[in-house]
Amino acid sequence: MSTSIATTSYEPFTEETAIAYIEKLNQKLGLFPAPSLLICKEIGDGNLNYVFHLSDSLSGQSLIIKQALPYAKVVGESWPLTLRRAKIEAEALQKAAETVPSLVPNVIHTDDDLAITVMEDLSDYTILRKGLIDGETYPNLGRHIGTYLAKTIFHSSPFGENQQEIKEISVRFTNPELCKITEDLVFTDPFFDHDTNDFEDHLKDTVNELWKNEELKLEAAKLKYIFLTKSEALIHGDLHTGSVFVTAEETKVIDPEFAFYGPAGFDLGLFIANILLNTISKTAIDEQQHSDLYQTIIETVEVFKEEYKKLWQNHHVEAFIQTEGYVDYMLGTIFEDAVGFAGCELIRRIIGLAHVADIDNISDCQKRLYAQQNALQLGSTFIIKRRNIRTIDQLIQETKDVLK
Ligand code: SR1
Ligand code: MG
Repeated sequence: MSTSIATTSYEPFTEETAIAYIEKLNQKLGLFPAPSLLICKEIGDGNLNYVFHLSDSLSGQSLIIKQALPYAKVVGESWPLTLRRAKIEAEALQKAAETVPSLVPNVIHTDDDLAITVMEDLSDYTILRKGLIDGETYPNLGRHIGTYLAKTIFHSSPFGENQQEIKEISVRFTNPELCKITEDLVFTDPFFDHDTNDFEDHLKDTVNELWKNEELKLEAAKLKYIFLTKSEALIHGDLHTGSVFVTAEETKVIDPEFAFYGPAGFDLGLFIANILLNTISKTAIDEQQHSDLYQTIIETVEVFKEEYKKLWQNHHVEAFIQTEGYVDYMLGTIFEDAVGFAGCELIRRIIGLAHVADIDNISDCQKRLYAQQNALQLGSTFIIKRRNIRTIDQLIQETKDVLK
């Protein structure tokens, strides 16, 4: 719920001011039983925001405050960033809760002036990237993410939502500054000799070859154009494995601050790429194929398609919905775009500004180089061959061919 308590203008919280804020909010909302004794710790390890963990040492209850900073934390104050992203994130979580309530954290309170969202504490969960690096397995993950993608995408698209209302909703989710980050860091800079790039010296020759590959650049340009122009559905916008919390049984998708009306295949592509980055790292470390992660990818795509088709059959917002071949056409273009986006994500995580621990933490230099080269090769393959990669089995086969 969005509740306003008397606040002044924006200032970044400290652990002390976060406690003071919640004590005041507690008087209004009764968040913790009286008496309470709050303790707070800043635990954010992401690129952009503060995350405060607040717990009541008397009742043991806890919550999270996420606060946007007016700049990108990963770079510093030289990279200013809109605070409005906090509102977009909270509203995207609330929108997702309408269709997949069990797959997102519960939003308790928002404050636009302070750019904060108070939400359910997921401290019992692990960030998926960390869990995968530690070798954990998540049997429900593919089903959960496939369901999340089908429901959030379908219900915000012109097939599942009133077509006039979409035009109003998409204005609320106009997110130019965060989209620009993706346009630059995912779709542009890694394909040029740009100063935001960050890659190891041992990759210089490989990267130079990639920059000279005109076929690859033309296809990357087309994918960037799709990202810039295709407003199909309300997407998460940054669905990598750091944006997913997991336990052995449960899954929660977090951090939709990049949400906007964009291409329906983008979230699927990013998720597949980040699972593959983990597979690539494991293959480099112990030279084995990791079929359980392939299974997660297969299940994600299969459940996504099944759920999307079910929703399609039961909704009648669009006159052409029963037309033979239409749903398969839509799913085909979503998958083709997803494969291309996955390729861009694989490449940017090696050449670009924002890396992933799955690869960077490989301590053996030769193995790390092998993983980095595999990611670049697989990314290029996905981008160039995406129109011929029509099924998830073909995508897995392409991956195995590169990693063998
Ligand atoms: C400056 S932000 C760098 C990256 O972190 C976010 O999670 C997005 O993936 C962005 O590209
Ligand atoms: Mg994030």
